[in-house]
Amino acid sequence: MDLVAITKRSAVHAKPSGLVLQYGTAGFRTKAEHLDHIMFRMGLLAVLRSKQTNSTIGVMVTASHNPEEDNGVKLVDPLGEMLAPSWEEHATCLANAEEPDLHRVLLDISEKEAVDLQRDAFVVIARDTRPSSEKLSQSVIDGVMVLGGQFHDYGLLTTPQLHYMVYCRNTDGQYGKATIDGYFQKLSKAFVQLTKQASYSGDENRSVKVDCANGIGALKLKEMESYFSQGLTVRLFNDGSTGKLNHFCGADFVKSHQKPPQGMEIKSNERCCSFDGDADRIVYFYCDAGGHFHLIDGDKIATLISSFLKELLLEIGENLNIGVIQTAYANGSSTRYLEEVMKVPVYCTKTGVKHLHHKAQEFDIGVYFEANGHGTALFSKAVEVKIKQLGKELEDERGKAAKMLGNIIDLFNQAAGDAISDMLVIEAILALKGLTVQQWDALYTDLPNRQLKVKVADRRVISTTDAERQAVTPPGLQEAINDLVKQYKLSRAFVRPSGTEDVVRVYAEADSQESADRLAYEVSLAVF
Ligand code: 16G
Ligand code: ZN
Repeated sequence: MDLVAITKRSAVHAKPSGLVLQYGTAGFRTKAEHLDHIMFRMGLLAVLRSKQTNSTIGVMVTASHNPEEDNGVKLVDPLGEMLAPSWEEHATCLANAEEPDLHRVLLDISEKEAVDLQRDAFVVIARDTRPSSEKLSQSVIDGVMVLGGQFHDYGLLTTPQLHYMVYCRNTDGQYGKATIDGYFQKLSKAFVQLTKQASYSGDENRSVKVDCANGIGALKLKEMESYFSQGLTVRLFNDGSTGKLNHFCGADFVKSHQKPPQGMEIKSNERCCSFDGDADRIVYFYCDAGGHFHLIDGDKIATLISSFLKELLLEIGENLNIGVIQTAYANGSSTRYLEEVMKVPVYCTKTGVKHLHHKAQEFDIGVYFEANGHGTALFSKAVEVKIKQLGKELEDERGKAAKMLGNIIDLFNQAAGDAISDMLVIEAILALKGLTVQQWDALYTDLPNRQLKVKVADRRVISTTDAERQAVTPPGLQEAINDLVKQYKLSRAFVRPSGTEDVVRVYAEADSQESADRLAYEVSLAVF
């Protein structure tokens, strides 16, 4: 480690004194102007992590669904996963070290994690379309270079595309080619194979309208066009040519306001979806003939996908264990439908993709989705090999189903929830089953629900257990919530401190919108 060089470069990316930031659920996130030193230091950290794991590490510059003025950064671990928790702590220490302490912190991390500093390091970097992202990604590169790391800058990618690249690079190309062309080749091949099998559905001209949140998704969907000659027409809205990133549009806006995005013209019963700013979240929606808006969120996406996978397994005749992973935000109707009608086991984890992802890895097939549209499906290596082998060997109906499942496996991005890949999976399933968006929506009816955020002096006084469904502290809060919940039908409520904002979140659902609203409000009063 060349301490003199690090000091010199670090002075160029000086930390504003007193600024304290934390590596949260989705990395660092704040106003872009406060992030230069963080980017430089995450370049340093990525090199250490790469040396320690002897693998390629990813650094993504994005603030997802947050306003255009914000930015953020997160590291991607060797198998395309979120950074390991002990390294999140190192990230926070490194980010908050005052200039003179920077070496000591770097050496401390290296020592604690037994990093062999002589090893080579390789880091891949990508960014979203925010005006601040290019310069900030240069600061990451500066950090990588000063520690002698090699790097490849992918430039503009969606977050899940970077996860995919990292995964490909660390599995010797077995998962796919680590290029944007490799990504689109893999997805389009699987999609075209699938839709060929769907030709009997009679709907040759399938089309979907996509609200791209004025972000990277638009760019990448445009690039994707040349890979599909038929099968699906994707019409882009909020493509960034006029509107502002995530402003009155995108998956987060649509989900939290329960209304269509601006900048999109919607005819009745047309199938529409929204990506978020870095295209790792997707929700579907439509307006019915009476003009009523219908949201199809992550829970209903998980239901469609897991039902389809279960049907295919039945046809193939393989008894594989399949699990669906949700969070406390999952609508009670979805959980009930999955457990009671579909007979699929459902598990609940804490909020944040990494928790769902890890739980999903325990199954032969793990489908995970947050209600907000973040999710994917994971298939164990053994399942993938077996299914693809059956698809080759069998010529009968079972073989046909195995081929279909094999293509579905290839169509999912198993490194991370991916709006583009999820959209193609959903479009393929709807085509194969000949389902309209209304028929999909009608699988079950969401319980009316309400989310509120409450500003408190210190959100850390609230701690939770049971996957955030029960409050442990402050004393008496859970009892108060229980008493309120008892007063409503089909009701449920919980509170949790946000991992990304300085607020406490309140969620309530009940048999009517008025009751859900009232319950959420009463619970929010109990939080004070
Ligand atoms: C982050 C998480 C998302 C979660 C959200 C909750 C990742 C990549 N993103 O955006 O999954 O739903 O935080 O935010 O893990 P909250 O803690 O503020 O409610
Ligand atoms: Zn996102």
